[in-house]
Amino acid sequence: MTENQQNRISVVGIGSAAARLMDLLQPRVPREVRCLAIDSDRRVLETLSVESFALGSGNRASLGSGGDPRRGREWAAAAAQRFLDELDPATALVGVVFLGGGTGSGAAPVLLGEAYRSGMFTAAVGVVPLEAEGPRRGDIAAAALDELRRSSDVEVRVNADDLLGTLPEDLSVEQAFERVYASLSAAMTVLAGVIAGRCVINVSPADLAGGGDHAVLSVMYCGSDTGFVRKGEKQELSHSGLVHPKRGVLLLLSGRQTPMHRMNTVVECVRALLPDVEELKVGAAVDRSRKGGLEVLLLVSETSSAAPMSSPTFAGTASIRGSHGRPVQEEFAFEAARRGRFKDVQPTIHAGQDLDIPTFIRRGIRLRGRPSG
Ligand SMILES: Nc1nc2c(ncn2[C@@H]2O[C@H](COP(=O)(O)OP(=O)(O)O)[C@@H](O)[C@H]2O)c(=O)[nH]1
Ligand SMILES: [Mg+2]
Repeated sequence: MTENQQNRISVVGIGSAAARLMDLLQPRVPREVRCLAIDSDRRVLETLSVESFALGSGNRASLGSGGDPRRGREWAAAAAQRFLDELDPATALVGVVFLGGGTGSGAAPVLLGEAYRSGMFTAAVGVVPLEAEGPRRGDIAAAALDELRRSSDVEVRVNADDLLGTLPEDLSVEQAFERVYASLSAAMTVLAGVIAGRCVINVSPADLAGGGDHAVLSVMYCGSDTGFVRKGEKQELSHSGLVHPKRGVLLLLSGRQTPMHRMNTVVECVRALLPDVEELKVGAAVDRSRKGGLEVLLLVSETSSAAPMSSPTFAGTASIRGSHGRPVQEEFAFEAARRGRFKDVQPTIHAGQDLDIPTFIRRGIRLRGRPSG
């Protein structure tokens, strides 16, 4: 195995929406990150240029699950060994699933659970459907989140509504999804960089897991350098679904030219906006290939910290921990950082009618403003 392979992480998108996200993500992530689209719907997979992994058998399989998670679960169970064989055992696995459908919601817990139990570091990112999508999808999502919690080292819950920001009155669901994609692919780029160990200071996936075995986290904000670094854009953060977040992990991915003061501004803005957060862990990375400015990902949890956040190793990883030849840690002096958050901390080096198309899209239902609650 080459050094490069040892450092790879696999990001898998499970279900149609997540499979499409992989297509967007692949060109953005570091070289050592491999993206894989997993779906039962061949019509979706055929349109993608990213590597794909097909689920399902029988007549209906190639058409997707029709929104029934039992099908997704069954097909995933049948493909579990093939899935494990497909993954490089020395990689960490990040699974992304847009919850509420059949394939992703059914298959993700099974596939990720398989990898988790095999000893791989496994992170699950579950995107909770828009409230406007209705209770049925919400219920499917809740059940799947419950399962994901038991089948991964780290569970990151993202509320699609939280990623939308201020909505124009006539925004359609389809346009809303575009925004969700944009935010999420920015977030995933940062997360993938962190897990792949790209020169990240101070934050490891173990920090995301918090004190316990599992922590439910929410992405409060993610975005690129377009905005947010300006103090006037604070409201971007205020639409979080969490009332009193207690712990947070702030990840900053900068380009080579990003001025220090912009990063500091972000950190200070986040602190000011999260008065209840007992511990905010900040990690920064330089991506030499980046042309743009800063990308920011903030993960918060309502759980109080039960244990110190700083942990130099992956939580529950068997494979990554022992691998050699990782990228060399870049020096990244965070001069203006206060409260000594980089003091005495070891740098962490890690890193007709298509039933599968949601009804509200088929019928062209429009979103009117952001649903409350
Ligand atoms: N961002 C985005 N989200 C989508 C899109 N289509 C569906 N979703 C979301 O993903 C959820 C699951 O849909 P899908 O992935 O198609 O279901 P599956 O293939 O059966 O797993 C839906 O409830 C929506 O919240 C899309 O085109 N873009
Ligand atoms: Mg589908």
